[in-house]
Amino acid sequence: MAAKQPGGGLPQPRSRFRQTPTPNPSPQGGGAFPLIMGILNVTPDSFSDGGRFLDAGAALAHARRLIAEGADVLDIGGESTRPGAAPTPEAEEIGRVVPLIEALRRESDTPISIDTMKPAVARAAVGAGATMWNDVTALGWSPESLGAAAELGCEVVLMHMRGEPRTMQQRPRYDDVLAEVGAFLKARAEAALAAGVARGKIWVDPGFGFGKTARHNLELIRGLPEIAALGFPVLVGASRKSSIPRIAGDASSADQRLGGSIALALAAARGGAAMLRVHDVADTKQALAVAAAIGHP
Ligand code: HH2
Repeated sequence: MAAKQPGGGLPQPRSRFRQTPTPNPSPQGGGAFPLIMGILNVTPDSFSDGGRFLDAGAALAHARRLIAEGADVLDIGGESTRPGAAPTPEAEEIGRVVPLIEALRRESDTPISIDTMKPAVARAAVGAGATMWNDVTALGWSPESLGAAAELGCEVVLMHMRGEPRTMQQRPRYDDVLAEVGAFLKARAEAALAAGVARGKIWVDPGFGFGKTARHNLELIRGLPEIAALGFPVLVGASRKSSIPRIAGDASSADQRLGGSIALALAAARGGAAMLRVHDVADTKQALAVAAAIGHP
């Protein structure tokens, strides 16, 4: 497993392993794995786990389970971004995530990411011990976001989304989805650098399912090496998303999509993803270990 940085910072992402070789994590001799980010939504309405972890005890128990299963990072969100989701007031979002982050910091050094588009929530979360700001709006929701990210000095995930959660799945269209997503991520990374975010803190994410059809999502997964060629570590979050039954031609509910989620995780790893955002940590790690042992990550 990747060595954790001192002070509870994030482990070295895979793309940086190439500059600083670390012991091979696979006993069978496969390549370095992507890091695993375990999802914990403290929301009433997230598409997969909405309502399950609103209770503080249930959230903490689930966080412990994700850590025990080997999550490298926990991604904690207090507002759903599923298609059609309604916005959450700032104070409510802070009230959902900060006590959980504080509780986790008291018992674990697993790095914590805050999944939010609001700078005030990111500030409160980083104040409580989070070291990564995962923003599905690529620091574009507020004019204060870029400056806040630079000031906080945390890792930042810049994700591509077409439109906003309420409307993003209404007929998304692109001339060339891979080129357009790549150009957007490059521009947002440049904006973050210009605002003072350190190059080594920036991650990019093509935003699987955010204003994209199943065909767009497949093109992005196939074209992931082009996103990785931007020079920033790539995060992919395809776990349990609704494209899976569309691609597979079934009617599976969110908790029946493990097979499709693993197929996408393996494809993302093969395409150079440095981190995978998943609900099913142990199953994904097992699939990655076996695929790496076979020789294709
Ligand atoms: N997907 C979701 C939320 N945050 N962040 C990144 N970087 N990449 C993603 O693909 C991504 C994300 C949506 O999934 P989930 O958190 O499971 O559901 P919800 O948004 O309904 O809370």
